[in-house]
Amino acid sequence: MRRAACQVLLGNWTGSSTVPSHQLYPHQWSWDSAFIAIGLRHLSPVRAQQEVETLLAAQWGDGRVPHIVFNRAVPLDAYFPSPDFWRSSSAGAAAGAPRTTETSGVVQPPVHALAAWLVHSADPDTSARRGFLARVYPRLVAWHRYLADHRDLGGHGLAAVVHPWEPGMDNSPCWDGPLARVEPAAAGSFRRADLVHGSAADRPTDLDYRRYVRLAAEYRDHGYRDAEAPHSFAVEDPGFNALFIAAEYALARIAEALGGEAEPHRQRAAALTEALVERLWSPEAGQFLCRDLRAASGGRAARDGQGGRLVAERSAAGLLPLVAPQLPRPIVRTLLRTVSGEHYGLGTAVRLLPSYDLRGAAFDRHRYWRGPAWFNVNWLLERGLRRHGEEARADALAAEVLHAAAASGFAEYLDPYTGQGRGARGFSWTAALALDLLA
Ligand code: 9YW
Repeated sequence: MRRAACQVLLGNWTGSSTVPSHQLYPHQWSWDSAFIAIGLRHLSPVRAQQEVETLLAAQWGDGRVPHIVFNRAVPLDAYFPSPDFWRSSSAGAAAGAPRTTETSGVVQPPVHALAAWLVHSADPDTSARRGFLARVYPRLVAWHRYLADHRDLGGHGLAAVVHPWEPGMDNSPCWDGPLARVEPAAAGSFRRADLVHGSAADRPTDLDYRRYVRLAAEYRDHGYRDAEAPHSFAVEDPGFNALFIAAEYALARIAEALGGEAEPHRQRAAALTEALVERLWSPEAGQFLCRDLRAASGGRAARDGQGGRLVAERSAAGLLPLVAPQLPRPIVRTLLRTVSGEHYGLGTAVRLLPSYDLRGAAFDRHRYWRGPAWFNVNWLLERGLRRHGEEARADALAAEVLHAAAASGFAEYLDPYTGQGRGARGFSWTAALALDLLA
C-alpha cells in the first residue's frame, strides 16, 4: 500500500507542487496542499517543504492564501473558473494579489501551519538547513492575521467564510439556506469543466454553480476587498475555525522552535476556542453548527443575541472541533457520543464518518459533500479521537481509512454505506493521508 500511495504522489507532482487530480483539478489547491505535504513528508521531506512554500509564494499582500494557484501551462478550459474569470493579478491588485502568478480570490481552511509543523518534525535537520520554518513563519503569521483582521465579520473573534468553496465543502446542505438568498448567475453564462471528468449525479448542481459564480464575481468586482465587498454569503463554520485553532497551536510550536514568542499564539488559540463554543456549540444537536451571519433576525434560534442564526443542518464540519486540544471535556464527551450515534453511525451503520447527517433530509450518499465519506475529514477525526485519549477508536478508524483508501484506488470520496469509491481515483490527499497513517 505504501508503494501504491507513493506512486500516486509521484504521479501527481508537477515539479514544485502536487495537483489533487490531473483530470479534475489540474492546479494547486490550498488545503489539498497542506494535507498532501503531511503525507509527502514521509516520502520526501524536501518536496513536502516545497509543496508548502510554493503555495505560500502565491500569498497576497493582505495575507490571504488563495484557494487555487493556477499553473499557466494548463489550458484555460481544463478547469472552471479559470484565471480569466478570477483575474487576480488585475482585479486583486488593491488587495495585494501577486502580479505574475494567477490565483483564485477566495481561501480555504487554514491547515497550513499544522502542515508546516508536521513537515518540519519529520526531518528537523533538513528543515533547519533549508531555513524552512524561518521562511514560512512570517507568511503563516500574516495568513492568520488576515483571517483575524479581515474575516471576523461577526465581530466575536471567529473567521467567517464568504463563499461555499472556502470551507472546502462546496455543496454541504449547510449552505442551502444562506445560498438561497443569492441571485443565481444567468444560466449558460459559463461552462463547467468538472462535468467532463465527474459524473453529474455526484457533483454540485447547475443551480449551485450559478450561485457560486455570482458570489465569486461579486467579490472580484469589489477588488476582493473584504471591507467593500457586500459578502451576501457570510457564515461562521466550525470546521474552518477548528482548523484555525489547531493551526494557531502549531504556530506556537513553530515560534518556540525559532526561539520566538509562543504565548500570543496560544492565547489566540484559546480565545478562538472560547468563541467557537460560545457561538457555534449546540447542546440540542450534540455538535457544533454553522452560524449564518446574514440570516434575518427573528425566530427562536435567532434569539441568542449573537447575531445571525445557527443553521439547523448537521455536517461533519461540526465534529471537527475534536482537533482542538482545549475543548471543554463535557463537549468532547458529547461529540464522541454523536460520532457513533444515529446521525453519523460510525462503527455501526457506516465504517467511515459521512460528510452529512445520515438522517438529514438532504442526505445523498453520492453527491459530494452531502453524504459521502471523505478521507481528509476522517483523518482529522482520527487525530481528534487520539488527541482526546480515544486510542482504540482512533486505531479502528485508521484501519478503516487505510482499507478504504487501498480498496478504492485512493478515491476522492466514498459511498458511506458500501465503501465504494466515487469521484476521481489516484486522488492526492487520499494517498498522502493514507501514507501518514501508515507511518
Ligand atoms: C473546486 C480540490 C478541491 C477541494 C475541495 C473540494 C473540491 C471544488 O475540490 O472543490 O472547484 O474547488 O470540495 O475541498 O479542495 O481537491
